[in-house]
Amino acid sequence: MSGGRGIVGGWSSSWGSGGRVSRRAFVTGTFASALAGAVPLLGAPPAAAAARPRAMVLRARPTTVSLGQRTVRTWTYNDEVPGPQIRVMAGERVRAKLVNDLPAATTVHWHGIRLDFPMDGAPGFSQEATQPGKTFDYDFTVPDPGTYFYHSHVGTQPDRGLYGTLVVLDPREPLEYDEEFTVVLDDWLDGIEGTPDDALARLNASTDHDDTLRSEALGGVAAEMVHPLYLVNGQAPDTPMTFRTAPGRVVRFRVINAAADTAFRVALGGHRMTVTHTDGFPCRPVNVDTFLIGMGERYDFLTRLDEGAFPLVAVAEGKRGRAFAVVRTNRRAESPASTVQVPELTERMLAYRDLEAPSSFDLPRPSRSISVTLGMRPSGNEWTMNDKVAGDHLRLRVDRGETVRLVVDNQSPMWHPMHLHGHTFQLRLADGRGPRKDTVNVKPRQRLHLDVLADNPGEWMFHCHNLYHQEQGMMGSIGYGPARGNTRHRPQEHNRRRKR
Ligand SMILES: [Cu+2]
Repeated sequence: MSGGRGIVGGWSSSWGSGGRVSRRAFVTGTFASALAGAVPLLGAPPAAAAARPRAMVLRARPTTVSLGQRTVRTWTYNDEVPGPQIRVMAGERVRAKLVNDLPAATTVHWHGIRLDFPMDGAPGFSQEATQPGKTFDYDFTVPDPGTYFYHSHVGTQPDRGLYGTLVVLDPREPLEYDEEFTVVLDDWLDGIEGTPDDALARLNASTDHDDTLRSEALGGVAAEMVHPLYLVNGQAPDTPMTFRTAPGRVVRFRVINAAADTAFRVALGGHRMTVTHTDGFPCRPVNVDTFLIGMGERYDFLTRLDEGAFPLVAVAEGKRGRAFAVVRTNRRAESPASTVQVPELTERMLAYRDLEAPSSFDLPRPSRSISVTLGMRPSGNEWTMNDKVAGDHLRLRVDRGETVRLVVDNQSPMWHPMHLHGHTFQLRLADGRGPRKDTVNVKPRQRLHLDVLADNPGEWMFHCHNLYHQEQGMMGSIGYGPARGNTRHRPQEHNRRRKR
């Protein structure tokens, strides 16, 4: 197999003095077509890898970007949406210098990565946010292969352009495939309907929920708002992202939902998909026609491509609108319209009960349970965890080495994609099986069991990945050992320890 082997490691050694390096310079063989038109990539041949890679730079700053035919003013990393793709081998280091050229403090969170706590990019928890004009050096080892992303973790910044993808390759990749495409989905309003801060202010001023945004699959109200655009790799449907390859190839799609308030229903016209991973971790392969992906979730699937030009659609669940791209294996085939009907969208849909971690990924049985009840205050714009909200947030305690079961009981009227930092828990289904995940959708009146092996000390955020719910209070933490009287971590101490 050749998939995933073209560009590994050493990306950072090629980064530096000359500024932007064309990704094409590093693309060889079958990988070339996989990357054509794909997200920007930092890569270098393995031979160029240095033992101590130089840090890449993530420069956060305001800029103007084109999302298809529309040009908007927004905040980005390195003037691109999405930001540069980072690709490393499992076990390698990521070194990234955040340069904050924004008019606001910021951080970078490495979503799903089991990294050292001081590098988690969680403001007020693992570090103080980096002030304008300052820098922060992220330096960590990535232990687990898989599909991840990075994003700002400050305020509503993730609903701007401050995100990028992080692909961790497996040196012993067990899957057979020819190529891979990364598909990062997003909902977009910045620079079109004001800023995300304006959107949050509108939500805070209202106590109503838009009852028309409904989804049976999400158990009721699907979303808080309608974004004017939905994107694949930063491209709107009017100028769709095109993935080019040859017919007959087996392609691995890595699908990431970086949206703020949109679950997507994903399908590839004319094809079934074999889902192989969720949230970076493998699951027993399952064949489906479509899947629903919540904010912060990832799915990898394989498919053997027919000849033609096929719509890759991600319908904004419960809303009007879709993200759209084209998968093309024949140069002359007519492009599908962005509004094309895709029957797969209403056929066999992936369910969590289909997902099962291979037994080698099973976590130990928990020794105790902790209840986490999700709620909504009568105001309609405060979302709670055990009746607490950010500011005086829920602090759960675990001991290093134990496995605890989080019993997450959603008594609020909306679904929540709950995300735990620094760990990949096991969603334990009724029959004892279940996938490893770091983000799980909990529907109204649903109770899910998340088994967490406490093997990575820190005070880790556990929160809703609906950005607006997070900003309206749905943020807690899981910490190791007895609770400290006060609240905020001592990030200075962590930083000092880190800089030997
Ligand atoms: Cu939520």
